[in-house]
Amino acid sequence: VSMASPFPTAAELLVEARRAYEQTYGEETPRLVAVCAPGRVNLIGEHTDYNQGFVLPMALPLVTVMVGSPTFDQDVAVTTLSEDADEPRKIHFHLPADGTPLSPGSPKWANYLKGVIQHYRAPPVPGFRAVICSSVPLGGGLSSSASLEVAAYTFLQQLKPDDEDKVSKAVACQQAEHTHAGVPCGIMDQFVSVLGREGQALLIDCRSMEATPVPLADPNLVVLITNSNVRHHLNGSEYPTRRRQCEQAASILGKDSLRDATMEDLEDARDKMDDVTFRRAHHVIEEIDRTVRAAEALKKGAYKEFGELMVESHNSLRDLYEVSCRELDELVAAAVEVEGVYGSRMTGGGFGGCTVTLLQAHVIDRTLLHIQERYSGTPTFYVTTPSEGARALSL
Ligand code: GAF
Repeated sequence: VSMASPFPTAAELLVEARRAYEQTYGEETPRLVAVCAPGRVNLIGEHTDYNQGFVLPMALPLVTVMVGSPTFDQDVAVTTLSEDADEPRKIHFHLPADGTPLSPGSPKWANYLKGVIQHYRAPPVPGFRAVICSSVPLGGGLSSSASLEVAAYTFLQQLKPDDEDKVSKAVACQQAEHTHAGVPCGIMDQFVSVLGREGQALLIDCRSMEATPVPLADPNLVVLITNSNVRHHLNGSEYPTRRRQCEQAASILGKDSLRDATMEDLEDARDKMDDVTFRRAHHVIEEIDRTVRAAEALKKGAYKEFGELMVESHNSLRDLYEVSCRELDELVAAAVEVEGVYGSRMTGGGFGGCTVTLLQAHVIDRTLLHIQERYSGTPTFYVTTPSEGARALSL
């Protein structure tokens, strides 16, 4: 009897979405198609993707499902079953006939959809109606937005196939996030949502866009996600600011990106940059190296070493990159107090959201209890395994 949150499978979400579809649009459903795309958790390699570095995420069994059919006109009608904010759950719009951009607007969730339509590699897309539902917690740092983008792209592929490879698909979804959600994100989230594999984490080289699978299916090991259930809405400028600071540091060092810089390069240039820029670069340069070492450790089954690197990563994100917060620090501190826990760290962009913890399977209950006892807020736990990337679902 675990305190971990149960979550519906893709098949269960599909039943729910299909029922809603029939209620909304009628039972007459020619050419009905269904797809899903996962959220992700990043094991290590944070804020390295937009520095052309390495990341080590895995796709989650938490997914966004989209079910619907083409309408053979220029209309798009979509309903979401997500209980988010005060936004309307339905959107209806016309596809511009002449390639005029679909501008972002309200509700916000529909912007991901519009962005994906805009960047779809086999334009023009046909009209359609659809229902979306998801088990990825919204705004929790598990890439609910990437899972929505990738689900929408995969849905469009069922209506009108493109001839592109999977990396181009991930890049198109990343562009959707840039232009329609205004977040200048890296490639990690969309990449792993498209290319994730069951039983494996992916070591992604964000420069070459090559991914090396790292097996992660040891039954004695648990990947625990703890949602702090806080989201600090700073002013939304923290992420772009970090990105700019990294670019500035690279340019001072005379490099294309921080991927090409060493700590020695950085030390030599200490006088040429302010302290904040120095610390940002310090984190990124070491984190890229840590991620490669962590992937090696995981391959060898050296979990203790992996866990230590996780904690180093967290401390660096807290002290040098300054994207953690009190709640995430508390969760990590509590987790690593438990005997049998290998390591723990914040995961994703930061300022709230989730931590990821690697532990021995037999201490899971003790760990959940201890975290719950020590955390000042109310956590939500997910016990997860590396899962398959985006896919069509059979009806
Ligand atoms: C967010 C971004 F979307 C990713 O691209 C990545 O930069 C991450 O923050 C930090 O590692 O999830």
